[in-house]
Amino acid sequence: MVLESLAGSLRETLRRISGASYIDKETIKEVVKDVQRALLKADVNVKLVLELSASLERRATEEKPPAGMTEQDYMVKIIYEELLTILGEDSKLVLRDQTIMLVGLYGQGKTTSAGKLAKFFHRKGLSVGLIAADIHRPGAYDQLEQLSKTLSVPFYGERNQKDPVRIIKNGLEEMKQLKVKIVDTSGRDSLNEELIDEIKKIKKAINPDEVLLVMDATIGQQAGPQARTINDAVGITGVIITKMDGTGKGGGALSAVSSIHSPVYFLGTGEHMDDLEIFNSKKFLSRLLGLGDLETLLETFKETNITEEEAEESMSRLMSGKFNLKDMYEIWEKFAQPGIMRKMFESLPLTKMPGASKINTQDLENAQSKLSNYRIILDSMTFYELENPDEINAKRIARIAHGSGREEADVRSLLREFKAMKNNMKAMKGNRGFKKLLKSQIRSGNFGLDETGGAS
Ligand SMILES: Nc1nc2c(ncn2[C@@H]2O[C@H](COP(=O)(O)OP(=O)(O)O)[C@@H](O)[C@H]2O)c(=O)[nH]1
Ligand SMILES: [Mg+2]
Repeated sequence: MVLESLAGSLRETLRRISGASYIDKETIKEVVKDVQRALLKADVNVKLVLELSASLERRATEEKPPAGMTEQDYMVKIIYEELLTILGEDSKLVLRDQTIMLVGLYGQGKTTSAGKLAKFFHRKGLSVGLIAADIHRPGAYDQLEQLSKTLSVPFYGERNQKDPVRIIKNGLEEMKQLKVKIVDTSGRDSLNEELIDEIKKIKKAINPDEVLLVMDATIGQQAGPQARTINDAVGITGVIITKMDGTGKGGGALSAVSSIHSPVYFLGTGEHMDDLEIFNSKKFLSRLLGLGDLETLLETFKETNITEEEAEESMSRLMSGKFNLKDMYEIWEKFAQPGIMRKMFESLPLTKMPGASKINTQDLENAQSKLSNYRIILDSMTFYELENPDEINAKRIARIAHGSGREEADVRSLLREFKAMKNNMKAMKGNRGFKKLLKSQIRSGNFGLDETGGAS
């Protein structure tokens, strides 16, 4: 997996911090050096590393942990926050009518990603078409046509046309009734003027809603200059980092993203059409650092702030029979604030229905570690698996377990609990009192933990 060695050395550093009896200037210096070394080894851009380590050192020296937090935990928190600045603000590709243009060099994964995106939108219920405008690679037309057949989505191309703008304009016209049009463009072996001219012309002629840079995670230091040149030419609105399943160091691509200030929308995690993950920087970083626990720790410092509508929407989804792992995941994400989900998880399934007895501290701790484990497991699932839990067979379970560093038994237990939760939800569907109770408890963050009556 990309960034594996970075993850290893950063985790080592974090272990050192938690093992330290106190954090003095010496320790801070060592930790900063550790982080620097780890990032440089992963191909993160030198300038970025220096900025980050300066800020890390300054904060660790000047800032004091809030009451109730140890110096060690606070140091970890600062590292987490500083690393997060590399990844930038999260932003999602919006589900709407749009034209998406993919750009990038040869072999980065443009055509494959075009197919994956088509599948993504198709599954979200938006009609989508693929336009082949790579006029340079002999096999490009066939490759995209083949993908579109596999995915059963419309395809447009003109085999002998040498002007990509003509192809795209004709394609957009032919696909005008479709909501999402995805345009695959040519790459080159390396960045040159011809390529820049070509994508500039296309951008100008079709004025796409999104220009997505497709970049391979194995790309090194040249990633930054490439991304900047392309960004200057056509204005990149988002990035897809591919081949995250490979052995690249990853730091080059991340530095590039940081330098153009564009959000990463997706990660490509394999050659198949399902191997696409929505990128979430916090999740990504926690996974990298192996920080299930830190998240919980940080969560206790945040305020609950869930609106009536959000609670309502989550409830309807919880209680609809269509509930899938992705919904469960999204709900966990949304409610992964002051331990709400931890409590919710413990209070809902099976035994913990309204009126069930109060939960003790041990139960809670178990629930907490179970939840963070489950999130790590869910992180290792593909879109397809999250949306189709029933399709998760033994082979997939083995892969998910391997990818998340968890046991197969843990994956199976998550799937079992998911099924139980889904069934319970369905069973409780008509019960308005229960629904009201659930909603108010989600909003107050007070899940089954009130002093008066346990889970009810
Ligand atoms: N392992 C892996 N391979 C990928 C991924 N994305 C693309 N590829 C492979 O990379 C190669 C180049 O991809 P392609 O889409 O043709 O790149 P393009 O030249 O930019 O259009 C193909 O063999 C793809 O199967 C990914 O996320 N993971
Ligand atoms: Mg291609």
